[in-house]
Amino acid sequence: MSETLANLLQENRRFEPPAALAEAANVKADAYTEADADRLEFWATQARRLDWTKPWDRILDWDNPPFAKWFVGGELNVAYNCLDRHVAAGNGDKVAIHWEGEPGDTRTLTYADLHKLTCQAANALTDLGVRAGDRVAIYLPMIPEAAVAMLACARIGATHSVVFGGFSVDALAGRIQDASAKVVITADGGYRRGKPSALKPTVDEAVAQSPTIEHVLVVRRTGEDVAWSDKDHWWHETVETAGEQHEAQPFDAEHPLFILYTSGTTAKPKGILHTTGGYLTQASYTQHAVFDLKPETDVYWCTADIGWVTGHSYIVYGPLSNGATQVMYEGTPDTPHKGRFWDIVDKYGVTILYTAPTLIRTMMKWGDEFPAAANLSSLRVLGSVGEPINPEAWMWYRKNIGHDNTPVVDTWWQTETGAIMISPLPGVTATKPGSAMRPLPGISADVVDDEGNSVPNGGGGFLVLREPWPSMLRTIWGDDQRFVDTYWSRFQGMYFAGDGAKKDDDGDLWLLGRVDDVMLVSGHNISTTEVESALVSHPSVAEAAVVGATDPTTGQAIVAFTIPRGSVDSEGDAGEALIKELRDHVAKTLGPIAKPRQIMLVPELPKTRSGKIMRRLLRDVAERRSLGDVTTLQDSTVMDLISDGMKSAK
Ligand code: 6R9
Repeated sequence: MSETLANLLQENRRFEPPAALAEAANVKADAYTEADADRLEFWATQARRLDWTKPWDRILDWDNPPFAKWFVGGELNVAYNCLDRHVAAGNGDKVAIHWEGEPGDTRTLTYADLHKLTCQAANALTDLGVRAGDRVAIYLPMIPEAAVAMLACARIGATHSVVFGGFSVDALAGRIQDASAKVVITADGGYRRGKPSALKPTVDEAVAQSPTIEHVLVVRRTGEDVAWSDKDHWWHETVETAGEQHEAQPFDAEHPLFILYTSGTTAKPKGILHTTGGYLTQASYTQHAVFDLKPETDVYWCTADIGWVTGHSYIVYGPLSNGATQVMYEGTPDTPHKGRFWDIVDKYGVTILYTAPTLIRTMMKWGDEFPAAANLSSLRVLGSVGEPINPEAWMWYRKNIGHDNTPVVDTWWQTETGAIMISPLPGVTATKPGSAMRPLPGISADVVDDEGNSVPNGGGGFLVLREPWPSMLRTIWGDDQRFVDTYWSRFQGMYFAGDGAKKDDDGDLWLLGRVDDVMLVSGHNISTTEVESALVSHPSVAEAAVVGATDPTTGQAIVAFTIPRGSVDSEGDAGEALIKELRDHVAKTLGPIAKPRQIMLVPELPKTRSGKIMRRLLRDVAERRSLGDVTTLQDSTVMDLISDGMKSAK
């Protein structure tokens, strides 16, 4: 990229933290000063929030970059830190998980319950021959057993590889084979959109292609019939009958904790490897700092799936290491009705909510009446993750969910970073709608130009991380060279995240999406994020996805796929008038260069299971090509709807 990224959108709104929250916040402004004074000592202090059986000799070994070792020589057990120490401190009766099944069934698990189940699962896995260092694949719906399975692996030093319950046979088999997993933990199925959705048949086919699998452990959730082989064991006959005593063994700080695959742009998914001490330190500290979590009084809810890194760090390891009480929900947000999320917040008195922009925009589309019907007054901190959050979606979230006085923390991070890297602190930062603001204490993020030079305030370029951080990925499983090539070769001595960003005049950071998505229109770099935000700032628009399509005159031309808000008439002439209005609106907001060549009104957008818009597929539609790989799509019928609309458009 020869020029800097566009720097078009202006945002002047500011929101100070509520005084009472700032006063009582877990982390105050001095954390930045402390970390600036001695970054490594700052992280050592955060590591001491955990229980170590053996202290480390050295905080960071960066003698062989980019291969980092944190807390060298230290030993700890992750499951002990998430469970045993809370029980030992007298908090065994405290609720760890308020679980809500999609059909409305519920379970309440205390820390003592979770501890007992995890010990039983650890014993059962040991009986099945699983040893420290072995890999275990987990393919489960959002049920408490998913957390138990992960913690049981951590307890015995087995490395887990969680695969999204929505992924196909090929995706599951590929991940099992890449990691040579020995055991799969799954369920007969789970509930989605009001119906049982089977998992076991997918596992059966994947296991048939995966000779390393010796055993399959099956949780009974839906009670539907399943095929059975001699490798299969029911969870309730194996785990729930196993011994309840299990002594957690300490593991080295650099012992592999989990592998999580990211799809990326190339065919073969990358197995991102995270280890023990540094990962837990940063997951635990960021949970405490970014969400201001008070384990005695808060009820926390992260709506992510456990198959996504957000589920790993902010449903399992972050909340549980802090002794939090949390809500876990199995199903979809519109089952049985579009107010389901808000009923859950109301019912459990949720105080901290962490969700994704895609969900916020979907809720905007459905209409304000759904959140208005529930009592959301318990909420005090709102979080966002997964994509850039458009300023209007941020405002809607704050106003309609956060009763106009709740801080919104937009958290930037990746599977690779393991934990949150850039985010406001809710008791410190005066936030700007749509900005992730500053790197957290102890994190050194920057925006650089093509040559790797730091850009001045007001400039745009590539987001990089200059110093190693505790929860950084250690490598790509089985492929050190690919790790070096993918992340550490674009800029000398820096980690390149693949995202574009800009610094505003105050030096605050605005994430602009993947650099692969940046458009080049008549020689100008324009970010898809900014055009999308301009569209979403129009009152008739709920959600928009923008792509650059090849154009004979401008090189690339902007094509926008736009979902109108629920109440908007977008049929026939009204639709044509709206399209004209939206093109003019973008030109007025961002400048004529950003005016879309074409705007399509569509009912849905193609998204991955974690809610990210798949612009690659929209590019295929915009350039009238046949569609590329659609296997990671959440709902494959969406593309038919969009392609049909495209054919009928002029
Ligand atoms: C946690 C997670 C990582 C990519 C990342 C970026 C995008 C995540 C964001 C954000 C803007 C935010 N992303 N959070 N972009 N603002 N607050 O999502 O991990 O699934 O690996 O995705 O998601 O593009 O590079 P992962």
